[in-house]
Amino acid sequence: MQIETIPTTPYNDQNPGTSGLRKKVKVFQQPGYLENFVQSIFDSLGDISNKTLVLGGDGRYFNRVAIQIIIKMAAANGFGELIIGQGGLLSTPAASNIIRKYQAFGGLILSASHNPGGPDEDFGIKYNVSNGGPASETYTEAFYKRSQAITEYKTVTLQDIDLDSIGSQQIGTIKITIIDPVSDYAELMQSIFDFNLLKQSISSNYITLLFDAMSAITGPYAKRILVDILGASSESVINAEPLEDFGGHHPDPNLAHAHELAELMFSEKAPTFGAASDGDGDRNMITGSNIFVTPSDSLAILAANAHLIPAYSKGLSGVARSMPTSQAVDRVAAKYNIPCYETPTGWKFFGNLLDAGKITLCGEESFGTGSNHVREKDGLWAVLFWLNLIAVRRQSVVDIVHDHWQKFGRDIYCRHDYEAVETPIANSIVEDLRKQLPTLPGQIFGEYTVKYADEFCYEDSIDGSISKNQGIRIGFENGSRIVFRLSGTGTVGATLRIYIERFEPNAEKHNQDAQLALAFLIDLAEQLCEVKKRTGRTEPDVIT
Ligand code: G16
Repeated sequence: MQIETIPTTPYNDQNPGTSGLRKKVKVFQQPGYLENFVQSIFDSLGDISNKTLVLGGDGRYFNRVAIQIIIKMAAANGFGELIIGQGGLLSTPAASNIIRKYQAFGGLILSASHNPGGPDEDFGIKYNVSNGGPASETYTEAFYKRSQAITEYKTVTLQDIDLDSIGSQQIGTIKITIIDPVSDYAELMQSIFDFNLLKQSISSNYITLLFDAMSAITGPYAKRILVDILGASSESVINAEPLEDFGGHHPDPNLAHAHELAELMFSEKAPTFGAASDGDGDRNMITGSNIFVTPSDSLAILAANAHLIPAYSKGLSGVARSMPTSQAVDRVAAKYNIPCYETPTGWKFFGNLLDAGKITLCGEESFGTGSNHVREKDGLWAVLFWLNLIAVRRQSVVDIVHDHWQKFGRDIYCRHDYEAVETPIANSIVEDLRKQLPTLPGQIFGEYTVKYADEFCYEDSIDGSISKNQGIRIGFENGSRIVFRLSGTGTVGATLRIYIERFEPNAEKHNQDAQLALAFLIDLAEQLCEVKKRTGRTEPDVIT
């Protein structure tokens, strides 16, 4: 195995976003582009000699090519072992679990999450540290800095590795182990939930279910766990085969993209429970017969019912949500007298709180929920949590949600996304909002009086690090909020996200359509940011 040092020149756009580096496949296919970024990561990690690296991805186009490149670079850079998912596949939560279980030094996860795949679509790569969670900003800033100065990368001459045969082989100084991507994860799920109860509830048809894997990574996981272990019918998992282009769809679990599931769940033939996950298996969408559960409500409901799940029966140490997520979980935390933390968007911000034992559950409005079992959000975990809840409470999804609102009130919530906005326009929208902030407090708009208007800045209570400019918040005296921020995961132009919420304590008004109930605040958001006026658009691209 001959180590080669290849001269290279820096690319200036390798700044990781909310969750790793995401670009068009064609960008990653430029000579040395992937290699530069991977070498920049390796150069920033300190001593990596003889360490173990976990490697896998969501199976999208370019996954296998990238894995072969990374295997050679890892060997050249002195790693002692690579643990790779069979076929190059690992869901993001499964990768997090494997890093933790096998005490690896870290892992590289190849995914652009819910973004579409294929030769003209997106690819991505992120580094996770030894706790199994996404690298913190200190790391990602170091990767970016290194990528701007890089002059060479290391690789070895080596034939491509057979990614499809399980087993270990020693090649020169590196051991390469191909593992079943599902079994460790399935074992972990069995240690958290009451699988016997789930089996009974499914075999007796008390629970009927449909899971849409969206032609992405969760297909094999859902088939093994829901069908083979829990006994659901094989038709319960649709779009179960991971495809390089996700069948030409966005593997994004929302009502628009998981339309097959959505149509069934809002029909007379709806099963008890319906769910979908995304490209890399960390997101979840929860539905019941004739109801869609917003991710913010889902987090609050899981927190309020966690004691019913074997792994959380002793209660929660605390909970956390990202800043734009609704305040529904705050009400649960207040009632049960546990701490509730507000972090910036990005799962990486939960890692320190989880490691320090300050929180047990956390989640985000962007269809992410998780717990201290791994250090990533986890789509199938959320699905099993809901199934376990339905089985214990013997209630439908709609009854569980309505009971929750009855007890805690409803935080009516929606998010409007304007995608692929020209970057200068998006930046000017944010700049102009920023300028308005000092003038807003005290202003009255209809029945809403502005209580505060600021830009969210987060100080990590564990390591003291400070993250500025994490979204513009306008809060009202009655607890309602409008939040504006630019997405850190898009690959074309800029995506403006507008998050809107209003608390409704009156149970007689809980069954309202969110868009109608929030219409005044939606109009006010436009008045403040003028996104429609400045872009000439009439509607958001996506409403969730
Ligand atoms: C990633 C992050 C999440 C974040 C989401 C949306 O999820 O892990 O924490 O909420 O992006 O981020 P943004 O609003 O910046 O686009 P995923 O599922 O895309 O990896």
